Amino acid sequence: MIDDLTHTALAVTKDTVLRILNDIGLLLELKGENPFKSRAYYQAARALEKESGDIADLVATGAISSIKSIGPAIAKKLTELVTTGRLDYYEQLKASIPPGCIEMLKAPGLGPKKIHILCNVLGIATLSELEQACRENRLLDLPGFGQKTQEKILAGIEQVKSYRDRYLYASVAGRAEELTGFLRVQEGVTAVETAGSLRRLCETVKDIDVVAASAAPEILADAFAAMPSVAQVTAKGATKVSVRLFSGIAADLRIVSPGQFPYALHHFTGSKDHNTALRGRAKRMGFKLNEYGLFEGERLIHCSTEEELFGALGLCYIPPELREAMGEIEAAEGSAIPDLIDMKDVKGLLHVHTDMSDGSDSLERIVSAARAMGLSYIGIADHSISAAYAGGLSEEAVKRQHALIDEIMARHPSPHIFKGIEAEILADGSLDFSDDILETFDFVIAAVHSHFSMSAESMTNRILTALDNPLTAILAHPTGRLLLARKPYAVDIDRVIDRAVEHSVAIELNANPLRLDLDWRQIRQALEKGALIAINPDSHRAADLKDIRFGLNIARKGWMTPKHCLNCLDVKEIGDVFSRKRNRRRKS
Ligand code: DGT
Ligand code: CA
Repeated sequence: MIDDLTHTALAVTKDTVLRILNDIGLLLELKGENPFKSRAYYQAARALEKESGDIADLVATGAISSIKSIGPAIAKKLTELVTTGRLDYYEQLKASIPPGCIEMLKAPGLGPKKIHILCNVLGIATLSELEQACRENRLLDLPGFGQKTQEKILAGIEQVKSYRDRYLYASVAGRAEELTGFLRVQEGVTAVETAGSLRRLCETVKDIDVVAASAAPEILADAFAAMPSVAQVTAKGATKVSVRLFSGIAADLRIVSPGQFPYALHHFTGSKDHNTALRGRAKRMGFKLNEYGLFEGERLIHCSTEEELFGALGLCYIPPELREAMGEIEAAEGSAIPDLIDMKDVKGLLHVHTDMSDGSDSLERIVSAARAMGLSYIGIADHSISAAYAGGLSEEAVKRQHALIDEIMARHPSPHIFKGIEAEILADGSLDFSDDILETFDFVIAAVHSHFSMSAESMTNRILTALDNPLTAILAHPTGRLLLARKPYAVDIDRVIDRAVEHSVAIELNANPLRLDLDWRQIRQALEKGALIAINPDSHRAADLKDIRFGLNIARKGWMTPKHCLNCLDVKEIGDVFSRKRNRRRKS
């Protein structure tokens, strides 16, 4: 949120433009400007989101000015942003608000209007000042605040503090690619790779680690420090340069000689525990391993790639995402590293929302996006009736959607469209549509979206009851966590996994980069128990079908192969899985 995305060497994407429009709306609210001004930016973002054309073309042809809800002033700003990669108005707006007030937006229970009051009436400019003010009960007399609000804000601050200084993989990966792309073309550079938690495909990262090999290290160090996205150089030496980017994230560049590259890349990829285990193995074999090389006494054992380094230690290659000291070294010793799942193995995507509930694209548009991705099926699963907050479908709406699906399939047989629903798991574990209605769908996804604060025992029983429904095919986002924002609800995940295995219910790995739920550590446990995982985009826009890649990263981290994945089945096989569910209900 409120990120410096405009200091970029690459073309500005539509997503970036949408985010900046929404950020401007928020920043204007934070400043206490006329609400009508912020609304104009939010509306412009919504209108632009619906446009199918490429953002650069819309600007180049001037078509941007004829979009309803985009007035001449905003059109001019968008033109500046898209053509120069930077928007001066946005930069000035950000600079005019204390960073602490922007950070407050991350706290649940605090919106821009409240923050404006806190900053302007109480003169609060940082999260710590706000925490202190809460502890001194200074919020109680403010209009629209009270004891409950103050407690909620305090809890929100605790949460923000616990997540501080980590970033979502998805918000950093693109930035790291820009950095490595920039470094690769510098004079004297022979190799550049991202390292650290980012290369290990972790769900969140603290910083961007990059390792480069160069014959001209000083030139590279200077070029890195002088990049336009660098806000501050925090350390600069011959082999290491540390910077902070305008977006707030730190980036470390390690520069080594070309011969040291594989050892350094391995070392800075980590994880620390994996490195410790590998160093121990090297020692037992009579070697010494560090970031400079693999040595037998004084002699360097020459390795030109990481593969050769693992090979010298009697191991097959270990993909970075498995380097977490979770049995990968033992597996590599017996050449038992699994053939990890990849996009090419994915046959279709399930758990897709349309504009009939809270998605923003039409069914037709989503289906064409799925076709363009080469998918052989797509599973529509809008929200069900009691999800009022998300435009849950009534029985009539369900019938209309099914008729529309039949009509589209009659015109275009591929991709096949499975009729699904994301049914609410009510507090007692029942689903919110009757089984007779649920049976009209090809598949049912059961999901918890309410009553998060139940005891672990009640929540577990609630979910087990939903799994007992013979029509439940998939359990969505099983722990309800939101990365860097909301902890999982209390639930005995082992019992949930056992019951899902017992009833052949697939467990979702939600590919939304904010969720990535089930966690990869638990996926590994689930696979050991024989669970089937559905890697689902939970998309609310056609473009978000591509989020599947974040899910695949985590699936790989959880040691998943295609045979563990529901949506690696082909259209006939998955159709049979769904039919078996309905047959089971008829027999029960
Ligand atoms: P992060 O940054 O918290 O998301 O996680 P990492 O794994 O990227 O950690 P970071 O940036 O502190 O260090 C990058 C890698 O460098 C780490 O995975 C392994 C290596 N490394 C750093 N410090 C040590 C250390 O004290 N011992 C060993 N063996 N390796 C280290
Ligand atoms: Ca790191």
